[in-house]
Amino acid sequence: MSRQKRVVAIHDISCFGRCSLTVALPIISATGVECSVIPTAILSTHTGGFTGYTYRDLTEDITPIVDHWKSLGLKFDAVYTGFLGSFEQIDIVSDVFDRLRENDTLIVVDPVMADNGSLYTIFPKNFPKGMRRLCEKADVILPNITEAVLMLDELYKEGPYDKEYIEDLLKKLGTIGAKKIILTGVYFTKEKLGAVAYDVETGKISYSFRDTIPGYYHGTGDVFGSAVVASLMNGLSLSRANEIAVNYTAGSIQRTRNAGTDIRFGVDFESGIQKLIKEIRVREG
Ligand code: PXL
Repeated sequence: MSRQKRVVAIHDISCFGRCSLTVALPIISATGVECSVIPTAILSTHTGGFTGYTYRDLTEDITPIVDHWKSLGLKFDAVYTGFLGSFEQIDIVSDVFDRLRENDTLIVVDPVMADNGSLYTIFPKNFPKGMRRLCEKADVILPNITEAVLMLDELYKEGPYDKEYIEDLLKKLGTIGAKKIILTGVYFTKEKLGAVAYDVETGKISYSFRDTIPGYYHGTGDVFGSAVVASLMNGLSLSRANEIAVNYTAGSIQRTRNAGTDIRFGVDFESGIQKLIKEIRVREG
């Protein structure tokens, strides 16, 4: 038996609406990986489609939490960051990377800040520059196309995309610093949607697509990112992690659509967890 892996997930807690920590914690734990958390903020709901939500910023708590952990000598196999509560938190989380990074700690940054061509309205215009700085320090980054173009200071283009555009974007993302990239929200035709994994060092590019399901569902990026982290911590390759995460996310969206759930409530990732665990346990050939 190999030693159990330990991850710290650094995201907000949206108390209702299945995203960020309420997604990362169950998914990562269910796959046998210990999941500690640093909450960046507490909101009554996520910010997508709800109004009047509460918002408590936890910036001041981050460093003392890590100070205490350092005093306990705790070590982490991965640090996985998502939604950050403020611009100021970028530098604080960057410092957390320096303090928690051991030789083989995997730093995974999902630069959660934008989708469908626009920066989330709660973030200032310079947020993508800050997120780019955080991505420079990562081993793995998980941007969607909007986040990628914002960090590269390029104009957003509507899809469908072509291979040349996507692979040019991947090469440019490869200059930021992280050696492994998964770009999400990729489609070459309206019928298929997925993600592409790129290993900067080997040049290997692998696409994973599933049938497009109409509608915009919240929290899907976090379901995807958590499945990627869970797969990587279970020893799977980046391309296999991408395949598993695309499958799991598409299944979660499909169940939610079939049930007719309000799209703001997040997706039914729970009913697919057993299948996810099984897929992760199948050794790669
Ligand atoms: O799923 C990304 C996310 C996480 N946390 C909060 C959000 C969002 C996306 O809108 O608002 C608070």
